[in-house]
Amino acid sequence: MDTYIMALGSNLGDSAGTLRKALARLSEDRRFHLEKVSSLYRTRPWGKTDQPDFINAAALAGWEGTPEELMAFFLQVEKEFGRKREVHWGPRTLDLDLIYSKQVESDTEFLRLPHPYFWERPFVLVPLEEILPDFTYKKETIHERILALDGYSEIVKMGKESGNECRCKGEE
Ligand code: PH2
Ligand code: MG
Ligand code: MG
Repeated sequence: MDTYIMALGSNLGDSAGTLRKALARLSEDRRFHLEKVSSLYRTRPWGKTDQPDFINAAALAGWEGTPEELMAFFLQVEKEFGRKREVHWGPRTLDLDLIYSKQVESDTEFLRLPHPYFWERPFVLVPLEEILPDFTYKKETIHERILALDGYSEIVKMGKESGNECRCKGEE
């Protein structure tokens, strides 16, 4: 069985509820074995900035199948949660991304692993650091990388159970 780092994101509808339900839905499949899940984080949109804030999380999971089957399973679950592919990097009810696996590399159009942008994206790295603080990539620790990206600003940890915290302390 191969182990994968995955990233979850949503910025349409009840995003926190969607991410929790998506993890439960994934775990219904006997091939999918959830090992670790981060807290939920509220993050500023990255790349395409004129869209609502995202809720993001990272998880570690085992998969008894091929990487392509896991990717296809993610696309199927995104669809079940109402994902419509319209704007590139645009708003979405659910985004499930394969990020990294020690055992698997892929460079096909269907699946690129490691994910080509993950090392640039604080909304992936900050949740990932919570579950794998010793993660390193290209001889850089995840902590050093987040600092280099100034990644801790504008990312707010929400805690595992709650659903609707404010972004700023002053707004509480
Ligand atoms: N996903 C994107 C583009 N930008 N920004 C944040 N904060 N979170 C995301 O999940 C995200 C994004 C494309 O997948
Ligand atoms: Mg994505
Ligand atoms: Mg995606």
